[in-house]
Amino acid sequence: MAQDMRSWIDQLEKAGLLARITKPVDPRTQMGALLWQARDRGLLFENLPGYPGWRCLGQAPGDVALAPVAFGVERDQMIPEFVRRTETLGKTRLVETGPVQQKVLLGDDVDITKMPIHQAGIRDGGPFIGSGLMVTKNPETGRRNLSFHRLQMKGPNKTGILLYPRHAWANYQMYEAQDKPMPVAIMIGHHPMYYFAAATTMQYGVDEFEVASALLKEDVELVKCRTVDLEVPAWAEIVLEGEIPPKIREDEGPFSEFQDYYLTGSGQNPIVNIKAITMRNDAIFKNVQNGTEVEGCVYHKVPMSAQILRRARSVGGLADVRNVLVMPGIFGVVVQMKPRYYGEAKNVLMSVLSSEYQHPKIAIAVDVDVDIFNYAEVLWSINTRVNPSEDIVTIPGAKIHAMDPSCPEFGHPGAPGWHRIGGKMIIDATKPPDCDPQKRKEFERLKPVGWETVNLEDFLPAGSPPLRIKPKIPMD
Ligand SMILES: Cc1cc2nc3c(=O)[nH]c(=O)nc-3n(C[C@H](O)[C@H](O)[C@H](O)COP(=O)(O)O)c2cc1C
Ligand SMILES: [Mn+2]
Repeated sequence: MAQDMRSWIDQLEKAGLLARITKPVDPRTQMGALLWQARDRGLLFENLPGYPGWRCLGQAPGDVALAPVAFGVERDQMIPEFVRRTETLGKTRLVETGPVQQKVLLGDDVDITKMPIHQAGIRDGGPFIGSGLMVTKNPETGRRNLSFHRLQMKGPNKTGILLYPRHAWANYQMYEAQDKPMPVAIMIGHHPMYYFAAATTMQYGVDEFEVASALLKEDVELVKCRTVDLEVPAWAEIVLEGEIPPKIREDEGPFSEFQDYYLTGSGQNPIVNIKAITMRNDAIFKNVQNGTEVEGCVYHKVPMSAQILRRARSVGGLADVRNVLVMPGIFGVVVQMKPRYYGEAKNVLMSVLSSEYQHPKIAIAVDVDVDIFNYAEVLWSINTRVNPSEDIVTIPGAKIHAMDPSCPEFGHPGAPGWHRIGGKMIIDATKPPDCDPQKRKEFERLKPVGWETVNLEDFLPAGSPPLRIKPKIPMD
C-alpha cells in the first residue's frame, strides 16, 4: 500500500503530534483560528456540523520544526536529506483503479459547497481551497506539471485561481493562444511529500510526481481521470476534474498569503470549471492555513531551501555549503557554509539570489558554528562578523517576486508581463576563510570549561523539570 495522507496521520499520531478535535467546529468562522494556533501539532477535525461525513486535516506539519518527522531524520539533516533523495528522480506507474475513484460525482452532484472548505483570514474574499495541487500538461509535449494554486470558492462547480507566471501559467498561455480550455485535475489531500514536490521549482518539463516519488522512495501510482485526459495519484483523498477556460478573468482574492499579507495577487484572475469530483468513500478533506509561520509556508520553505542548497554547493565547482533555511516571509535565505577563500561567500550568495526561485531578495551567509534554525544566532553572527561597508552589498533594479509588496509593481496578475522591480541584498556574515587559519581562529566561539564531560542535568536535584533551553555547542 502506498504512503498517503492516512499513513501520515498514523505516523503523526504515533509521534504524539496529532490532536483529534471532537468538539464541533465551523470551517467558516472557527477553523482558521484553531489552525493558526496549532503550531506544534496537526489537527484532525472529526465533527463538522453542516458537513455530514466529512473530517479534515490541517497544520500537518504546521512548522518547519515538525517536517523532519516526514523524512525520518533530525532537524539539521532534513534539507540535506531532501537534496540526497532528489538527486535522481523517481517513477510513476499507471494503475487501473485506486481509492481516489471509489466515488465519482458528475453533473448536479458536483458541489464543492458541501465540502468543509475553510476561510483562513478575516479579509479573505471567502472560503478558499488552500491545499489544491493542480495537474496540467504541455499541450505539445504532453509533459505533466504539478503545482499549488489557491482556489477561491465561487459556486458549486466553479472556483477562481491564481496562476503565478511559472510552469502552469506557461501551459495555460499555450492553450489560450489556441483559444482552447486547459484541462486540469486538482488533488486535495495526500502525503506531505506531494506538497513538497508540488512546491519544488525544477526546470520546466520535469514531472513533479517524479519528485514526489523520489521523496517517498516509492513509485507513485497514478489512475486516469474520468472526464479529462490527465492522471492523478490513486491514493489521494479527493480530485476535482475540470478546465480553465481561455480568456476569462474575474475578480479573485484577497487571500491570506505567504508574506502574512492579504492583497498581492488579487484582481482579475482565471477561473476553474469543475466537471467531476472523484474521491474515497470516506474522504478526508485537507485545509491548509496560509501565512508565514503556518502550514502553507512549510511547503515553501523546505523545497526552496533544498533547491537552493543544491545550487549553492555547485558554486565554483564545489563550495562547502552545509545547510540552507528560508526565513519568515520567505524573501530571505540563510546559508550555512565554511568559506574556503576570501570572497567565496559572496559568490555563493549571488547564486542564491538568482536561482529557479523568484522569492529570495535577501541572502545571508553564516559560518558552520551558527545554528541557522535559531534566528538569535543568525542576528548574533550579523552583529559580530559583519563590517557593513565591506560585507553588505545591494543590487538595485533587479526583478523580484511579483508578490513582494515592498517594491513597485508592473502589470497585474492574470496578464502577461506581471512583475516587480526592486533591490536585492547580500550579507556575508561568515568568518575569515579556511585558507587563512590564523584570522579564522580569531573568530572561534567561546566554549565553557568542561563542556565535553559536564551536564547540568546530572547536577540538578532529583525530580527537577527538564531543561527548557538547551544551548548547542557550536560546530568548528
Ligand atoms: C501553500 C502554497 C500556496 C501556493 N499558492 C499558489 C498560487 O495560488 N498560485 C501560484 O501560481 N502558485 C502558488 N504557489 C507556488 C507554486 O505552486 C510553486 O512555486 C510551484 O513550484 C510552482 O510550480 P511550477 O514551477 O511547476 O509552476 C503556492 C505554493 C504553496 C506552498
Ligand atoms: Mn513545474
